[in-house]
Amino acid sequence: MYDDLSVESFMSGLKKRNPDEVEFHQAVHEVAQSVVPYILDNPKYQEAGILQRMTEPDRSIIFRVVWEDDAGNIRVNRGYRVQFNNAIGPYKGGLRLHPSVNLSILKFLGFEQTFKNSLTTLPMGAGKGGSDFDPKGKSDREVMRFCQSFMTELVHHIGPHTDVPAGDIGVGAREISYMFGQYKRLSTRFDGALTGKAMEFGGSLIRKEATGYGNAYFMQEMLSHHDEGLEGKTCVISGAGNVALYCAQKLMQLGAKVITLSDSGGFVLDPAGIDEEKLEWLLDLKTRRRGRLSEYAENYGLEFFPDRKPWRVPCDLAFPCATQNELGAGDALALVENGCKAVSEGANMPTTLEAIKVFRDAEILYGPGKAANAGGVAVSGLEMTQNSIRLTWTAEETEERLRDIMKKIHRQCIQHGAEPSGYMNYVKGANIAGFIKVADAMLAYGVG
Ligand code: NDP
Ligand code: 2IT
Repeated sequence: MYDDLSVESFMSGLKKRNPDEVEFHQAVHEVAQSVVPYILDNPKYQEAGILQRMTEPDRSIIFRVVWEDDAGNIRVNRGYRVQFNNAIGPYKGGLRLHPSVNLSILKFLGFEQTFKNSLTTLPMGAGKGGSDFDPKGKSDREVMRFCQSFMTELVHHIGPHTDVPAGDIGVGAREISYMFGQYKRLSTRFDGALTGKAMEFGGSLIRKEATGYGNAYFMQEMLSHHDEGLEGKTCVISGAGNVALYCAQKLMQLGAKVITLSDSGGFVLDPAGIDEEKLEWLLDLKTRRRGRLSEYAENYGLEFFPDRKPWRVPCDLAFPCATQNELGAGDALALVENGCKAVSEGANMPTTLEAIKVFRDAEILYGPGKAANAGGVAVSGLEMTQNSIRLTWTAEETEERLRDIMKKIHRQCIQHGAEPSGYMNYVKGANIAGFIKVADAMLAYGVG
């Protein structure tokens, strides 16, 4: 049945079944390039149609979310939860609130999550959800009413052994708290059905820092494997949200210099490097005052480049930490020409397929998001563990576990990513290592 399996034939069938879902096509294409040759060498996966099954979500739930704004207008958004794969554990993955959210974006994210969660070594399946609701400019009460209405439907589909959502773009501690409150009210249960919770009601220390810290640790692993280190390196970061800011903090702590951040309004250049005091100011701006990065530039007298991305700024290391497809082929060429030695992705799929090829051809180190940003969901997994045993670990213990998991993820990439030329292809390594665990579980279950 699958005798003629090739990346092209596989992608052509997938595109036919999922027309117009361009982000989903892109995420699957990247994986197929690594995994199809592996499947051809291991016919048991081909005979069981594993890749065909892995690229079809278990189910996609789409629902209406109605809420009332402060002016008394009735507003309608669309809510989603894509439960992608639960072969190795309950569905697990974030919720995104952003006007661009659609089924294609959530399917790409849910698909990526399958491999990412497998790499963490923890027992977590994959899902993703969210809504096209735009939290920007909304009052706290509007966000609360939206989150409550969203959870009024989502409550039917989640639970600590079923599906455990968490944060993503536009969803942080405030939104998770509103959602958990509503979950608890409607279900009459207090359990770990969400992660990223506040410490008062079952959260984990280091969860909010985990994605960014993990990304810095992953870069450190890639560099040390190639006899290099972070000390003294100049770093360019995009984004100014949860992932970007804590990535910056850990890079600083490990001796690197962070000279850019960005948001959808543009990027800020700080040639002297961001320090702890500026970072505290930024964290307050972004999480409490909910302001713009341009205000930060103004406050510190720094140059702000409206509507520009930071990739043309010369650097040693680059960390895309904002959103998908924010780094194209031209940006990748500029990075390579300016001497950038390594890229580690805090965001999900920030680099286009063409840009990945530029990095590959130039043989620079490139850590794909499904490996490099897995620290966030890994500490979510640790939050689930703490909820189950009804204990809270210290920040030191949790960060040590995170550090250890990032090392294990790096090791798995190395195991499967080496190319004959000696180049370490982290995309191939992450895809094959992530695939094997889920595929073997699916094989064990038989056909179904
Ligand atoms: P936040 O909402 O905290 O921050 C998002 C940042 O990215 C903001 O600076 C935002 O700018 C910018 N951004 C978002 N969308 C766009 C866009 N379309 N164009 C330009 N800039 C944009 O989200 P996170 O930091 O949590 O998420 C960032 C990335 O990391 C996402 O790809 C997410 O999927 C990924 N990720 C997150 C994890 C987590 O634990 N939170 C875990 C693993 C990956 P603005 O405010 O102007 O919109
Ligand atoms: O993309 C991701 O891994 C996340 N947004 C975090 C998911 C989670 O369940 O912590």
